[in-house]
Amino acid sequence: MTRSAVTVSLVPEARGGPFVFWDDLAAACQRAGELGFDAVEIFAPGPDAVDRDELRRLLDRHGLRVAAVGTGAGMVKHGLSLTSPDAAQREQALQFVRRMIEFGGAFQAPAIIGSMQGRWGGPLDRPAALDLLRSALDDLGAHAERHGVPLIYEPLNRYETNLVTTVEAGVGLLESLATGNVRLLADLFHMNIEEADLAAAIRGGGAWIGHVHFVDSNRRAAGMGHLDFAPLAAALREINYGGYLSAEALPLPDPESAARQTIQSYRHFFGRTAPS
Ligand code: LER
Ligand code: MN
Repeated sequence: MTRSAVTVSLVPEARGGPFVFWDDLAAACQRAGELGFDAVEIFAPGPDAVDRDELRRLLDRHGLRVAAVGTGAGMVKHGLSLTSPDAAQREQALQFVRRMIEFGGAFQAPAIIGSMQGRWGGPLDRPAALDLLRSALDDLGAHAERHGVPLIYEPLNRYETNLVTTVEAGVGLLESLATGNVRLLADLFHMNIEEADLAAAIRGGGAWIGHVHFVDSNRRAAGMGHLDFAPLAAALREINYGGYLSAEALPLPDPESAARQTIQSYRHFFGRTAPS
């Protein structure tokens, strides 16, 4: 059975980005709980930005879990990348993600490597950058394992990375790792740009898919764009997907409407009475 989640960003530098709730973790948890979400996905400025005891209280009070923690603040706040040509920068990026893994791990939540994967160019050609990415994922995957969580790696669309842009290429990358503890994030927005057939890509990803960003073609809440969710839900059922469908969506026309639309679509396509 899948579970629902909604994003909350606590990163002012990410303003304009695809997060439903903003700035106020307590208010986001309250509303997520009231609307019936199972979890929140947290985009935090850093590993110490959220008071862990306070978060634990909020989760308990509103019957929520943490679905995942984003690591993109390492990029948007600190300009870090796991494939930077500069070795000192790469080490800082690794340190940042290791500590985000520890933060998430305290809540049994995996960390997501999305924009922190960077891109190739300048002094680094594609094979060299992919080698750096592999070595980072091996290091971080093993670190996540020590904290009892998988690591989630996200292919992005061509405007955000030039390393890995499809589920198939993502599977190829993960198969080449020494660690077996990294799973793919299928972000339906990125997939809508890059995949020829989203449902086929999901079937091809199979058991490698460990997290889903549940969002429409225009990055608005599921149901506010032109994606056909029925075949995607069928493909996810076919691969026995049992993870989160997490709304990484723009807060349009406002956070409340985006959250409501998401949970309504989630219930329609993934609820117990979902069409089979
Ligand atoms: C970025 O476009 C994205 O989809 C995030 O989940 C990764 O940082
Ligand atoms: Mn995403």
